[in-house]
Amino acid sequence: MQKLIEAVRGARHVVAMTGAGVSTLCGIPDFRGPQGLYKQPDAERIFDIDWFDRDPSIYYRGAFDIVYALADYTPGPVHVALKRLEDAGKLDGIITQNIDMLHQKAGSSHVYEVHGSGILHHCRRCGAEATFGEIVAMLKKGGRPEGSAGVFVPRCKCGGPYKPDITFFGEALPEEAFLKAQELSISADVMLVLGTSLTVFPAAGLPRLTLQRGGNVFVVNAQPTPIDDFCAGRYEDLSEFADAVLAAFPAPAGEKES
Ligand code: CNA
Repeated sequence: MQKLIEAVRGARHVVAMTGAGVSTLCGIPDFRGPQGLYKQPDAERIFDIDWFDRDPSIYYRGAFDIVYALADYTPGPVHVALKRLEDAGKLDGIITQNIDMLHQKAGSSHVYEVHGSGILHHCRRCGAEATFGEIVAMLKKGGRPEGSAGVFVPRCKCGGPYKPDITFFGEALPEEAFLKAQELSISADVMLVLGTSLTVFPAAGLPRLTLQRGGNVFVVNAQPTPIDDFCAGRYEDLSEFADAVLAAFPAPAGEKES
């Protein structure tokens, strides 16, 4: 880890790219890790726009305990370490594929959600907007999904189903966030790739932009990734990464952290 820390210290532009792995330390399961959601049958249908338009109950059944429980989770060590790097003036921004809003909860201010989040929902028929809190309230009234008939789908006044602003398979990425992510990747002399299998494109292609411009990429992920052979450092343990960052960049004396 010392090599990674020295690279961050010496860099002018550092960017972090995070995936579901940084949040497994908070208790949120990832997709492709050993306990991941994709071990369940039909899991790939949950976040697929064609399936949503055919039958939104597939999403609401599958996401009930994932997306709508997110308000209960608190940031973990990697979220805290990245906030520390930002405070130390050593992080230009965080590109996240996560939809859990935990970087913002940790206090990081430059977060680019390239797969969106559920903070807002929109009606698929008329475009009306609803907040995460409004959808959670509707779901509470509707009750837990039980059996094949018991799936409640939150609907707008017009009758259309609400869909979260999470990017589903088959949808385009949020343009503004992705453009900013590309910009950060191009200008980074160090990119930290944290807790992602780097399998979902186009986001998974971002570290290659850094490499193409001569920047160094460090990967911290339990499983192999497609860019392992090209990186300046490869580590498996995200807790070790967080500890190393927190030790190397101590909080200013007297400052309280969440
Ligand atoms: P992924 O494909 O599930 O990969 C996660 C990676 O993290 C795996 O390769 C794991 O080996 C690794 N990992 C998990 N825990 C640890 C750990 N403690 N230490 C080291 N490595 C670990 O997830 P990606 O983010 O690559 O895939 C992109 C999808 C997943 C995005 O569209 C996300 O929206 C989606 N997702 C997000 C969340 C969330 O917001 N927390 C949760 C699950 C899935």
